[in-house]
Amino acid sequence: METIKLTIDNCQIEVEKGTTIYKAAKKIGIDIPVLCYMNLEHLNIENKPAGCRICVVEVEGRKNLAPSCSTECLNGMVVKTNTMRVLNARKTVLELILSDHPKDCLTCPKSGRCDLQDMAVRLGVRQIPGQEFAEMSTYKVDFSPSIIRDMDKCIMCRRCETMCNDFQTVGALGAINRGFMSVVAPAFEQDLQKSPCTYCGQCVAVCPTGALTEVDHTPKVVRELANPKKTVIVQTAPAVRAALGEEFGMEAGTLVTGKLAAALRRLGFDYVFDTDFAADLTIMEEGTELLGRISKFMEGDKNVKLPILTSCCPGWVNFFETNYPDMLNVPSTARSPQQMFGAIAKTYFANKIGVKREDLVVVSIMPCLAKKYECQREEFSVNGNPDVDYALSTRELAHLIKEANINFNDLPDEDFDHPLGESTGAAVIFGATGGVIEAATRTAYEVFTKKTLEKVDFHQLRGMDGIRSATVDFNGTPIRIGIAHGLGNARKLLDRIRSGEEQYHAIEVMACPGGCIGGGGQPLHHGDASVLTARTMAIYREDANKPIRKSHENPYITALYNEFLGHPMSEKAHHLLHTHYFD
Ligand code: HC0
Ligand code: SF4
Repeated sequence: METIKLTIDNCQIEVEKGTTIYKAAKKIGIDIPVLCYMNLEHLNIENKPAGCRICVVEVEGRKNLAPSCSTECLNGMVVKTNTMRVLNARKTVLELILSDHPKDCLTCPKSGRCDLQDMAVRLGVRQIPGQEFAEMSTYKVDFSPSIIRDMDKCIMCRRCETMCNDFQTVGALGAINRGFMSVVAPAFEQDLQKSPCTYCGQCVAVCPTGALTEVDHTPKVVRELANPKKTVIVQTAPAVRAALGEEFGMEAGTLVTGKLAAALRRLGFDYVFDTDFAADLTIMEEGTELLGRISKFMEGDKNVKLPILTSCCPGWVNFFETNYPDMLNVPSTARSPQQMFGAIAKTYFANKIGVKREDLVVVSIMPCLAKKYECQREEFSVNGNPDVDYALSTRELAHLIKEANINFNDLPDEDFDHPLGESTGAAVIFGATGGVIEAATRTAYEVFTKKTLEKVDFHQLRGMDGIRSATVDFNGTPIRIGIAHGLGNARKLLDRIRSGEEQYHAIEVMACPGGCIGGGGQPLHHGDASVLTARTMAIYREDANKPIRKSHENPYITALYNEFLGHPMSEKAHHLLHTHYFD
C-alpha cells in the first residue's frame, strides 16, 4: 500500500494514496463542514460533486482554495482547514446559497432537521447579503402520492440524484437548467408521478433541505380521530418498533413495541393492531403459492414460473412493473401485509364489531413512503373506499406523539388489541432484509416436509450484503433462495435470472437498504450504518423473545381461516388478499 505524508492544521498524518483531504482530516478528528458531500460507505455510495464549496481548505503553495471532499492528499502537502480566508470563504458561499433560498424556515417541513439551517448556525451566518441580486426560482410544487418536490429549496447537492441513479438505478432524477434556476428534476421537468419514480423515498432520506419531503397525512388522521362517527383503527409495521425510539432520544436499536402501542392508544385510536398479524397471513398465502409452484415444477410442468418473487414491498412492485413488464407473472400475487390488513379489517373485523365499511378508518404506521402510494392504488379499494385510508411514516407518527403532549419515554408497555394484533416472531422479521423469506421458509419447510422445524433461525439468510444466496435443505430437496435489498441490487439479481445465469426457487426483494428498517420514512440516520445494524438486531431480538415463531401457528390466523377465509388461496382469499400487476 502506497502511503502519503502530509500536515493538516499542524498535525502530521500518513494516509493511503488516493485519500481525500476531507477523509484524512476526519481520521485525526478534524470535522470539516460539508453540505453536498455524502458518504454511504456501507452502500459503496459517495456523492462528491464538489459543488457547494463549503468544505474548502487552504493548501500551502496553491492560489485557490481546494474543496477537501474531492482533493486528494499529496506528499508533503500542508493544509489549513480554519484560516480566516477559509472561514470567510465558507461563510460567503453559504450566504450566496441562502440568497436565492426561500426564507420560510419557520414553516418548512424540514425545519429542525435541515442541514442548510444547521450549517447557517454552525458558520454563524447572521445576515444574507445579495438577496436583491439573486433571482428566486419559481418552480411549482410537485405533489405525488408519496413525495413532495419543492424545487425552490433545491441547493443542487445532487445527493438525491446519486441515490436514485447510482444506488437504486431508477434514474428518475437529473440536473436541469443553469444558474439560479438549476435544480434536480425528472426528465423534461415532468411531475414525479409521470417519471419512473418508485416512491422508495431514499432521495427524501438524504435531501439536506426541504426540497424533498413526504406527503404529510397527520392533519387528516387527526380529523378522523376527532370524528365521533368514525371507528379509527391503526396497524403498525414491523420496522417502526425498532426505530421510533430514536425520535425520542433513545439509542438506535431500542425496541419500543409496548410504548408504541400505548402511544397509539393515547392518541385516540379505537383499536391498536399490528401489521405483523397480516405478515403472518401473507406467509400463509405466499408460502402456499410458493409450495404450489415448486410442486408443479417437480411434476414437470414447464409453464410454472420460478423463482417466485416476494411482492410486499411497494417500491419494488413499482420498480418491476416499470422495468420488467415481461416478468409480471413471476412475482407472488399476494398483496402486501399492509393491504391484507386493510382488506381483512374492512370485512372480517368490521363485521365482528358491527361497523359499516364507510365508518371504519384504517391508518397504518409505516417506515416507508411508497406505502402512501400503495394504499391509494385503485385496486385496493371498494367503490372508492380504500382498504387502508392513510399511511403515516415513522417520522410523522413521532411528530403526532410530540404534538399531542405524550411523554413517550415514560409510557408503560402495553399490548396490541385482539384479534388483529396478535403475531409471531416470523412476522416481525419482515422488517429486516431476508426476513420475509426466512419467515416463509419456516412455514414452507414444515408444510413441505411434514416435519417439525426444531431450529427456526436461518442465519444463512441474514446479513447486510446487497445480494445474498443460500440453499436450504427441505429434507433432501435443495431450495435455492436469493435476497436483494436496494433496487440496483435487485436489478442485478433479476438480470441474472432473466439471462438464465442463475436459478432460484424464491427471491426476496426490498427496495431500501437493510429492508424496511432503512425505509424512506424512518428517523433520519445520516448514512450511519451502525444505526441500521442496531435496528436489525432489535428486530431479531423481538423474534427470539416471541412465544410463537412460525406464522402458521398463530391461533388468530387459524381462527381467521376457520371463521372467514376457509383455507389459504381459497376463492375468498384470492379476492381479498391477492392482486395483479400493471405495466
Ligand atoms: Fe415493511 Fe411489510 S415488512 S413492507 O418493510 O411485507 O413498510 O416494517 O410493514 O406491508 O409486514 C414496510 C416494514 C411492512 C408490509 C410487513 C411486508
Ligand atoms: Fe428515485 Fe426513490 Fe426518490 Fe423516486 S423516491 S426519485 S425512485 S430515490
